[in-house]
Amino acid sequence: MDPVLIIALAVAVLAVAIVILVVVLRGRQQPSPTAAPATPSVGALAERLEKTRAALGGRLKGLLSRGAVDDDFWTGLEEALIAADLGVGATAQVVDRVRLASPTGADEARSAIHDELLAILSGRDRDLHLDGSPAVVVVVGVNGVGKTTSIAKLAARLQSSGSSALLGAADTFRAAADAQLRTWAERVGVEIVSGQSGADPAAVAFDAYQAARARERDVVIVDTAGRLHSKHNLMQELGKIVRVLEREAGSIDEVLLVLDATTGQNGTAQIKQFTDVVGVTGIVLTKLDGTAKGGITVAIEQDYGVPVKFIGVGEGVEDLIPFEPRAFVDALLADA
Ligand SMILES: Nc1nc2c(ncn2[C@@H]2O[C@H](COP(=O)(O)OP(=O)(O)OP(=O)(O)O)[C@@H](O)[C@H]2O)c(=O)[nH]1
Ligand SMILES: [Mg+2]
Repeated sequence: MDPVLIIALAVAVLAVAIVILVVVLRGRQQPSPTAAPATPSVGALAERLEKTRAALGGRLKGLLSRGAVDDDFWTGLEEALIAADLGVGATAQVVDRVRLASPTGADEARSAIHDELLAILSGRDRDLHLDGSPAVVVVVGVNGVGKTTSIAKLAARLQSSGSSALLGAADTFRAAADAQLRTWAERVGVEIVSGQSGADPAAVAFDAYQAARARERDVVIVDTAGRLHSKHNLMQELGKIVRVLEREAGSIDEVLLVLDATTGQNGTAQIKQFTDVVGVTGIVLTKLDGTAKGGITVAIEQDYGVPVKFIGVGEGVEDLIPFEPRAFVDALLADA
């Protein structure tokens, strides 16, 4: 073979190899985009809402399979909705409106129930508004509802969508609270600012805000002590945390009230008690995987008008998902 041709071939092979090497190295240097924790499909969500689905969907299926839309149907529908903890107001509204739709058979009745549940949940602003720099999110709620774990899940969600978060451990009331948040922070790879046990929680919130600002983090999420709404001092203390953050940041972007769905209707009184002290912007409804009372979601929005922004459907870090009414209602009625 012509030596010139051999050299030309070798040069061409070398050039191709260099191009491939450059492309591979560049690919490595790019921070690999981490996918945001996926929002489950209706099927997966239905699985998580298994208890409510079995209770409500199962009852409705029994009713609808009779085929007749008669007095027994209306009584049964009311009972099924009340049993799922929709509350008196939302139950009455759904029953009245389904009646007005005058369904003649099971399919029409099912679709009217679906539409009326969805109507109660529609038209609310469920976005997290994180406008400040850093944006300030304060998480409040009574003992054991899932504040700390929801914060970790939310931080993981924010980080994986490209926002940097910093956690403030302003629960200085319970001895192990700081360690719990720290463990989660390490697990999801997010920074944390905490204070001594018994320190002034408002001072910790202040430090966390300042650290987030100095380090140019996008969001600071402040964990607070689980307080019994009846404990006056703790509620006052919460008011102080909020005032300090408002003073520093100008305004608080989100105050998320965490409610435990397993407490059903008993838990909704907390909404008023907390909104009297702090301006709640959204609800995080946890433990929906562990209850047949998932209808509480509808009761909250019907009775209090505060949007449910996230739902907790398990203990894993990916188990906090943005609340999507249509997927939720589809999942609830998956069996009906
Ligand atoms: N099954 C299930 N468990 C959850 C969910 N969210 C939280 N939990 C569990 O609820 C328990 C209490 O959660 P925490 O995050 O410690 O609650 P907290 O509100 O911070 O509690 P205090 O700080 O003591 O007031 C933990 O065992 C969590 O794993 C959820 O969506 N589903
Ligand atoms: Mg906690």
